[in-house]
Amino acid sequence: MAIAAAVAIIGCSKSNDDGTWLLDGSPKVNAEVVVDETLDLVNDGFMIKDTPEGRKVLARTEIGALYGTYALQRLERTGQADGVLDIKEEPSFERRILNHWDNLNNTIERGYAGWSIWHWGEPVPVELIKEYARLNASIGINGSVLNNVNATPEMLRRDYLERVAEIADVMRPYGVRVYLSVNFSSPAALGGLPTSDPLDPAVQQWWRSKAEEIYSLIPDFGGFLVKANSEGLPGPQDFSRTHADGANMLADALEPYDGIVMWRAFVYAPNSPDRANQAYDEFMPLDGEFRDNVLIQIKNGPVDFQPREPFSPLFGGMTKTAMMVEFQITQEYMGGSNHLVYLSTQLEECLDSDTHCDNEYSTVAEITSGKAYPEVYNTTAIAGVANIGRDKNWCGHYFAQSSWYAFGRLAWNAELSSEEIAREWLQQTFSTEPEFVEPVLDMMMTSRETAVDYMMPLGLHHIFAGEHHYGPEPWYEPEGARLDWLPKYYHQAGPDGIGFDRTRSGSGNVDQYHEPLASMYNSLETCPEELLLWFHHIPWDHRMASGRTFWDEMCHRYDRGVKKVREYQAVWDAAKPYVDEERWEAVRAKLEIQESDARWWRDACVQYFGEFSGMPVPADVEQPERPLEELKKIKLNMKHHN
Ligand code: GCW
Repeated sequence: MAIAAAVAIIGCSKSNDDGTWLLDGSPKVNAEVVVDETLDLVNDGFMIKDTPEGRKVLARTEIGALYGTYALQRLERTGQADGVLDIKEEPSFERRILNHWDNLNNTIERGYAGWSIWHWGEPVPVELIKEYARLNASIGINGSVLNNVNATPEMLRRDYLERVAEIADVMRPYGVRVYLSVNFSSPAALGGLPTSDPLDPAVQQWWRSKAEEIYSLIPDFGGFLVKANSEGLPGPQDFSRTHADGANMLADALEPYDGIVMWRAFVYAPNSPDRANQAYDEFMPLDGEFRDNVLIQIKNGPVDFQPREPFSPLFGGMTKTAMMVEFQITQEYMGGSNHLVYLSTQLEECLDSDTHCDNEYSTVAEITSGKAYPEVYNTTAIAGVANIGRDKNWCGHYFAQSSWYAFGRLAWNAELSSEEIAREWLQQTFSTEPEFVEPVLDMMMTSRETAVDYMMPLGLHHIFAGEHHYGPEPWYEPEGARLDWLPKYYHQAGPDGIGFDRTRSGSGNVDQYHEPLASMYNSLETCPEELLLWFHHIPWDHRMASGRTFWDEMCHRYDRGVKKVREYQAVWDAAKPYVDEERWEAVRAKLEIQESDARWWRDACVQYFGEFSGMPVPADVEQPERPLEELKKIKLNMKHHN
């Protein structure tokens, strides 16, 4: 297939009215596209060059040419293609993967944009999937894990695999490979074997045959993603084997076909003294024990996609095992598809974090892109939990697309700034008018910090409603619940103060980090304020940099968050002339919800924590409107479906 054909296929876009960054479907650029296998380019990299014979997009692979074409289109659309171009781009990570938490009944775990786009059990929606793949190709995403990490063994049934093969066929021309999440008990649950023990030869054989079957249907199948011994899912520890035993058994089955295993480090046992310590404690002793085609997939923070967490200490810890970051693009903990939160700044914060490991390359991005320990990284990867569903605008909120977009752009080039990504997204999606772009850009750039302020400022975490993770419920405590699923486990509020003591006199979590971070986090004087309650239990009257007491500061942050959302409403009102009525109104209506939710968060938290601090909400901030008792009665019908 020549690149021209690929570009032509891209032209078959179904609808242009979903408000995506690619409004007209096909990348029409003014350049000659050349695929030349002898070019000095890594992976699907490309060059855009102005030569005496005119402008050229050059690549070693057809997909590289496609990426180059899209890159040029982006430059043209954003007014950056006028000068002389001499560009060479190669991806930061080889595998840039979306993780869909989609179930076979078409529900999506933590999905806020409608049913699964895969339409399980219905005819394959070819045009929709093409469009999805095209959007991914335009930003360089080249892999999709189709199903939920809470995987059912049925996923590997023959009829489903045939269906996966059809999806793979549709996405292949766009360079998007499919991967699957697998359930570790599949040999027993689906194959009828008496056990799923990874050291049992019959179990190993079952996985080898399954791999053979998969590859006979999908020759370029990417590999398996595995959530094992985590939140009730089965795993090797059920048979007294280690994570390495489990991952390696699957890796051996996939190895003849160059498949990989992405083994998640999201593990925590009930009621342990500090959940944040556990992934590190379990995986560090296994460093170096994994096969070459295994990557350990680690959430950006040590607990669970909270509005703010420090980076997971595993990134600085393991030096003999390939690792990849997992981000959450779906806003499980940031307002679902109702809140405008541009997540790029959160991704960037993690990728740029310096782990201070003993290597010239020590940031999370440098380590996971293989720069620090090249001999250990057979391949490199990065994952984002998708926020995509059947909603007409894909993500439920028009601005939620910007986080999908940013994930793709950062996966391609981890050195891009969130600001340049937001700017180009706005220009392609809405308008290039600076009067529109600049204020809206500022709104996007501050939006994550704003959400942190009105939900969980100063290092607070996991004080969500137990059932849905949407609104506040710091008081949530149903009878018999797992301690580490209760907000009070995390906020530890009492008359003496608030926050989780992870210092050396507490859980010792700080020592999972290299110096100087360990000591910096350990000391109240040097711990960054935005992580204060993550690492410290703080007395209510602790003096903050602002000169306020901790209590007053916390109230100010909540209040600041609410006021910032009101500023966004004003920004969006002023943006009206630049945006079509439908999209303008949709965003306006969502901002209204966000403002009301921000007040809900503020009122609930300052009043609930005020019962412990015994201090009044300072006079210079807006006073809570609704009494706590009323807020405690709010129950949303948003139970998530496994
Ligand atoms: O954040 C938690 C979610 C679960 C999710 C789990 C995980 C897929 O609340 O819904 O399960 O993390 O990442 O495995």
